[in-house]
Amino acid sequence: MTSINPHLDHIPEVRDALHAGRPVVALESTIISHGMPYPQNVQTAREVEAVVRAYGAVPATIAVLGGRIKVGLDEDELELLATDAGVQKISTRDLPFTVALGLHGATTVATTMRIAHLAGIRVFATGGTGGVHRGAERSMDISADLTELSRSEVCVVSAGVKSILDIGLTLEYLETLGVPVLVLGSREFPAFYSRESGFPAPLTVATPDEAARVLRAKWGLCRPEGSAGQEGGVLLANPVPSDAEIGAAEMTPHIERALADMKALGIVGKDTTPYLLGRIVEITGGRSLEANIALVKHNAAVAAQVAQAYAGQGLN
Ligand code: PSU
Ligand code: MN
Repeated sequence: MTSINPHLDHIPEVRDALHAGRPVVALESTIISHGMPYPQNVQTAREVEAVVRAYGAVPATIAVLGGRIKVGLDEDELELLATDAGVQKISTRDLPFTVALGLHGATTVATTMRIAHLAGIRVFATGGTGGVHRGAERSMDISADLTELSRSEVCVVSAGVKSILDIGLTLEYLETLGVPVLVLGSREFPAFYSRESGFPAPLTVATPDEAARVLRAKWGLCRPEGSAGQEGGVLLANPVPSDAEIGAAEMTPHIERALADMKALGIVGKDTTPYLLGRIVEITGGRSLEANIALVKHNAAVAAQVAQAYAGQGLN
């Protein structure tokens, strides 16, 4: 299925794969422009695309450039996202403005999900998903990633939710929104840098194939005539590989310190996640960046396998 949306530009490789029903994996761009320092950001973006290919799927990194919604990026475009200070972090609400004014935007998980859905891409790999921030009962800071998971029919493969967030409230909120939360190969919900969070997995799947069967059941369920089945997405949490993880006990004081620094600086809103990720890289002397890179690649491998299994299980 290819999109005829006039704002979308597919690179030919992605367009052909979608047209032929071959597996495609969407990738986000906020992680490139606001999630990692240069040059690791662009190196990781390239490596993640290579992992998707190695596991038999076509990568489609998504961003907005000069107001055009790009589904698939070339080398120069990846470099621009990694280096240009004018690239804004754009959430779903920012998309019309960025398109209308011809600006550059790096897409968050929420915005990438929305665009993947428009383009007909069902599986998407990222690092960690946004969630309910600590203190959200006062700040009301709840990532639009959660809202979008209840809307767009896309499976997001992430290493769970960062422990800079309130993981318990995030899981409650996902339940309220009706979003299936699957954990691959573990009975515990993972916490991004750490394999353990102290919260049980809402649901566990043993293999990427099992995850793909859940997707097919969800989107084929209760399908009234002419509709697309049960609405919304699926969160597939994939714990960070053991050799790259930073254990929860070790991570907790680092996170507390980064949160205290953020409070002292008065940083709020959309700047919180980029600030905290960067500060934690400093505090851990670069180890958190290594964990982040390893987990994104691992998620890309799993996403490619889910996309393949899904593509092999019937028509979209
Ligand atoms: N995962 C990473 N690095 C990131 C992000 C996720 O490993 O930078 C980004 C994603 O784009 C996600 C965003 O959507 O952080 C969450 O931002 P916020 O909390 O403002 O919704
Ligand atoms: Mn927020």
